[in-house]
Amino acid sequence: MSELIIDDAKLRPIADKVLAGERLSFDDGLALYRTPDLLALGWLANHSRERRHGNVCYFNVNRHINPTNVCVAHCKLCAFGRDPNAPGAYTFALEEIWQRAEQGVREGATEFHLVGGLHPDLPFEYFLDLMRGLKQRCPGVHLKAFTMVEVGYFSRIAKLSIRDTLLALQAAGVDSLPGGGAEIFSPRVRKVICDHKVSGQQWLNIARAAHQIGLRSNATMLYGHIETEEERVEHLLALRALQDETRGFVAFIPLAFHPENTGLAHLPKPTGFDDLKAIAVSRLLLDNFDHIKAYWIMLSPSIAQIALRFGADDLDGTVAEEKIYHDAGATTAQFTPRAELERLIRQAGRVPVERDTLYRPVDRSKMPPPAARSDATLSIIV
Ligand code: V47
Repeated sequence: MSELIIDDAKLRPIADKVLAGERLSFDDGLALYRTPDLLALGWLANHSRERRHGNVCYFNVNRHINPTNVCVAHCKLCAFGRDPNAPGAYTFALEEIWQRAEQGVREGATEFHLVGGLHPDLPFEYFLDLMRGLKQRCPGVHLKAFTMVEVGYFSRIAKLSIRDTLLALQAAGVDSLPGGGAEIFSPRVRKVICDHKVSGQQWLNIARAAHQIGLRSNATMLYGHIETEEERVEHLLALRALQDETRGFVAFIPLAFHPENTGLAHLPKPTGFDDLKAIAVSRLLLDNFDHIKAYWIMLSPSIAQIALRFGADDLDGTVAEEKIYHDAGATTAQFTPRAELERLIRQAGRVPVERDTLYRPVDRSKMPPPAARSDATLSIIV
């Protein structure tokens, strides 16, 4: 590893802590966000990353499925949600989702990532049936489904406790929960960007309840809108505290805000500097999270690749049919073939390892060769 050169003297005591493997404080987190010394910050994050993962970089072969974009929440941050009769509103028929999922299996998917809008009329049973049907038809595929926000909504419409809602989802086939909907836990920020969603505290309580019944989950932070550096550090430290308690989080994904077509379209996009800092600071503050994802869809493949030397150890997946960022103006592809992910990883000097959702290596030699990707998109509206 190259030598650490520190230009910002404020980073020196933090570097000593990182090198000694000591936990960083709130003030350390703030200093990391505030430093212009991106290279020293990146060096430290890379040090932590290599201590944990050496030269390996993970990716997976997955498919995103968004059953509906109809949503009652009307979050200012979101360009995906629609009113029921608005142009572009859709809800897919279960049979069509199942067929598309089976195509995903033929193409080698080991994970389905399912999230959607908070639909005013679809009953909880629709989502349970969706899971049962997927498990029956695609038994080998990991179902990473429904954010804490959706779980909170299901519990309301089904009049069940959070725990019973999670138990019903688990019994229907949900294997783990994605990390979305966390945004920024600060009530001040949530009031503006996602007023009708569960509160930050409720998000954490639902994650805790999921972990308590054996459902692992991811966690995210949406940055680059109206949040302060203090609010980012508070968010990360709340996640770190819950992880100390449950050890249920698998990976953390910093999500760069895309303003286009949202209620916050006047805001500038986060810069490459912001993106690399977000990755590096999360690696350093979240000392009890194994995996930090550089989600290429939102970062762009170029920044995601550089992030592999700023603390990230995972590029996420092939994805296929991403909608949430693309409705918000993302210009990245909606799909990247595994060969391209492997090329990006190798070029960054890392060794690509295909993983499943829980980061076990996937051995393709024991599986049928994946079929070529079909470009057909879901079409049946119910
Ligand atoms: O919950 C919504 C965010 C999330 C916008 O768990 C926006 O493995 C930016 O959570 N600009 C969905 N972000 C994505 C997500 C995710 C992605 C990849 C992997 C995993 C995982 C989770 O995207 C939402 C919200 O926080 N979002 N709108 C927007 N305009």
